[in-house]
Amino acid sequence: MTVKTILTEPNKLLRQVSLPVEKVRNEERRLMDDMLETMYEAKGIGLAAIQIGVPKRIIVMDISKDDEKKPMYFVNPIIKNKNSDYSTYEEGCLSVPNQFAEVNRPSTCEVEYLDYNGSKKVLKATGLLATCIQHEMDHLEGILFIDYLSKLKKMMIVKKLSKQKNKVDRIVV
Ligand code: GNR
Ligand code: NI
Repeated sequence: MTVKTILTEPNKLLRQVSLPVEKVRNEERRLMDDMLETMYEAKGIGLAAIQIGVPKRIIVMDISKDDEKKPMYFVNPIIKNKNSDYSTYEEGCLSVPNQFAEVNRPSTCEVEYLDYNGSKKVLKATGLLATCIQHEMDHLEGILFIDYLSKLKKMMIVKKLSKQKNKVDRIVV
């Protein structure tokens, strides 16, 4: 397993629409292992493959609070049912470092997907799980949580991130 570099906004790859996986093979499982290790290292609760530059419809998550790891794997996820009731969560994103904002999303949803072994599964998600799955599925469409904010809020965040990137580049050079 390898810790990969997480892409951060602004980056064109993060806006790419990811492609369905034909079959869950060893190559995909290796990718999921790397994604999980990258996510744990970055102290995130979810990660989409495109965040490490791979445009495949694959998500890993672990929302467990205790020390015990409870990894979840989603290949080709499809949302079947979204609640018409919305809930608000303060969201962050490993690709939008150190920026947080409240986002409204359907409070529950049902997801159909393939698991680590390629078996078809259905999951009813509520609470943080529902929020996180929808946040990750947005990544598969090239959407970031800042896209839901006002133009002004979004502009301020992107500007900050661009400045941070320049700073890091200057230190490295
Ligand atoms: O680590 C993460 N925390 C989080 C908190 C609230 C709503 C969504 C998330 S996902 C995020 C990791 C990430 O960027 N996944 O794409
Ligand atoms: Ni994210």
